[in-house]
Amino acid sequence: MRVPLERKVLNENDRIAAGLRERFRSQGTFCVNLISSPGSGKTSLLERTLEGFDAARRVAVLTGDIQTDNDARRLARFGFPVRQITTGGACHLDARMVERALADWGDCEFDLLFLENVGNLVCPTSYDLGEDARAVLLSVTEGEDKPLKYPATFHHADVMVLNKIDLLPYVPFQPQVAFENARRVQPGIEILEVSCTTGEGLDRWRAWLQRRHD
Ligand SMILES: Nc1nc2c(ncn2[C@@H]2O[C@H](COP(=O)(O)OP(=O)(O)O)[C@@H](O)[C@H]2O)c(=O)[nH]1
Ligand SMILES: [Mg+2]
Repeated sequence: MRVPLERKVLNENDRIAAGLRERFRSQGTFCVNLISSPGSGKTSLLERTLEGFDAARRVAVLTGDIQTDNDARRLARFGFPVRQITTGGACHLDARMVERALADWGDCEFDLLFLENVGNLVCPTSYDLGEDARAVLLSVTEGEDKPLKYPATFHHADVMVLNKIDLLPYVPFQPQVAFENARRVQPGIEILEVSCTTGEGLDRWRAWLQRRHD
């Protein structure tokens, strides 16, 4: 019974996601879904991204976690609208959670909307959130083999952001091997190398956002 039920849940999700995508399109919102293991640096990347934006920019963040509003509090410091979605156990965001959280903002229209998914490389992949682009983060402490172990997540991503490159001198991580693995599961994937700690590479991340947005 598990498979038919799962299919029904995903069909329902796809229906709501299609509505979200239409809403984003009509409002001119560029929506990015950020996926990674816990601790790869999704919130850090958003902190560095928000701090670089002009205060007048219409940017918002929905951040998902199983428990706590820690990430929303970290991100609210930059003055842009931020909502925490606490899933209470679910290992991913789904389209209905995004729809409900957006309803709290009423008719607000955003130029850019970030969705920080719940940290893991498995469940978020199956749930379309109506996003325009998916970014998967991998940090240099996680091993080069993760694209091969979680191929669906990397296959469905538009960009892989390799984070924590400031730690490369201290860990036996070979970026080229990770890049080859990512390209094996998604030949067209874009790859960016960044450090949210030193700021290295963040200009390329910002340029990617700008380019995809336009
Ligand atoms: N050395 C280093 N640490 C980082 C970097 N980015 C994030 N971190 C640290 O990694 C930890 C997890 O980051 P966080 O943004 O909470 O990850 P999330 O769980 O994916 O949202 C925090 O202690 C961050 O300070 C980085 O580029 N370099
Ligand atoms: Mg986080």
